[in-house]
Amino acid sequence: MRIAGHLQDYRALGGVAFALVRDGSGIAQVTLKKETTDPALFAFFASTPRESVIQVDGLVQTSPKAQRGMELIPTQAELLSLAQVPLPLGVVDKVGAELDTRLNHRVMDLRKPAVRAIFELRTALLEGLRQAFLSRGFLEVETPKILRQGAEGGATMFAVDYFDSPAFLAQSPQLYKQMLMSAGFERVFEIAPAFRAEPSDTVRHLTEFTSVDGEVAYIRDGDDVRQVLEAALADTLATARTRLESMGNPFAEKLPVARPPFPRIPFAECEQLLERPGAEQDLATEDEKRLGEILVEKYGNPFYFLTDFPAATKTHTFYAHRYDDRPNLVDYFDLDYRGMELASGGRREHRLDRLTANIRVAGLDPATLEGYLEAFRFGMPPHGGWGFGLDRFVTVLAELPNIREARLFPRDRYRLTP
Ligand code: AMO
Repeated sequence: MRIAGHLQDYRALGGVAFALVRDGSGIAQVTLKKETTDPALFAFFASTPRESVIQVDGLVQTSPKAQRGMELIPTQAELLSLAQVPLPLGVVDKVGAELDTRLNHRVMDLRKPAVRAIFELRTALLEGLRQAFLSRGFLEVETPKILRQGAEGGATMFAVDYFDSPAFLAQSPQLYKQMLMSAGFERVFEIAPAFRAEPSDTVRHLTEFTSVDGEVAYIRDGDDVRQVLEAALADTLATARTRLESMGNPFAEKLPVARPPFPRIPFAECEQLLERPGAEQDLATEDEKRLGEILVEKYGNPFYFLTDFPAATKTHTFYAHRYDDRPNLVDYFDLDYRGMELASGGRREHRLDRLTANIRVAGLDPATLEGYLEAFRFGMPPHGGWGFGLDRFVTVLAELPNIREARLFPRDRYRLTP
């Protein structure tokens, strides 16, 4: 039997010595015995720095005391890659390092099985999401990330030099997923990076995040969108749980069961619950958290939708549909999980004249959005959709204190490396 991996630890205890070798599947115990093992192997393990990559050949024996009930009795060992001393960050240290230190030496941090488990969770969620949408007849699409014009408000656009003219990194696939409704695609989803120049340093914002977007044609109202989203999330969690159980991942049993229909609470009611009636501002993070406590207690579901936002809170969201009979409200929602906004979406304005008026109210010149508007000139079905933040979903499910831990190499206001 041959194993290869990082030499995690080596301990000699009199006549016997144990080496722990870690690979993607776990930790193997290598046992050296004075009477039978070549002294050169003792010397090899004793002199090889921790975390070096080694390869060991030997015979497998059952051993009730070893972690996996088996041990390898080595006959040969080889150094594949030397680890320098000292390590910038211990892989097995009990004492937790500061997040900044961990992120500065992220590769070492990712070697920790508990950290790796977060990315197994992420993989399982991606599998669940794809399966949930594909089984509902969605096409998976990839829209451009280098754009001439943004959709989510000017303040958070990253400008890039595009040969001789300005361009922007996509804040969301918003305009393109809507254009695909006019193309007749009817149901699309996209899982892709989104970029926001978020200057604020918070535990729930990144400058690069993964957005899980969906768009559906021929809906009647925002509730048709909510029904698709909540059912897809319930399936996603079920698929992820099955996958994680098969991997022995510790998050398998912690995943919540999503039980649609999630409660739907109009924004006006939230204002009352928060005792700030009539405010025409979107909820601040503190309000969101407090509301989460109240609503989870009241409805017993960690997932809930906030609906029917005042149009004044969404003026930059020119694509949102204002109710015809209540033009001061938009048929728009947020999906929250215990006080964390995971998604927002709703019904879109598919009528060209009203859409153009909304664009002007948002302070934009419709001429700059001509490529988008053309899709509305030649037959656009009623439609709606959502944008869902995968990193926030991982953050709440893994109960991480900071969204940065949900990404391999997070990007924020101050971090562009590693
Ligand atoms: P919105 O701007 O609300 O909506 O974004 C949708 C979801 O994306 C996530 N998100 C973020 N995650 C991490 N860091 C950030 N800086 C960040 N910004 C947003 C959140 C949020 O709920 N086009 C619309 C969606 C639509 O209407 O279809 C949009 O982008 O989880």
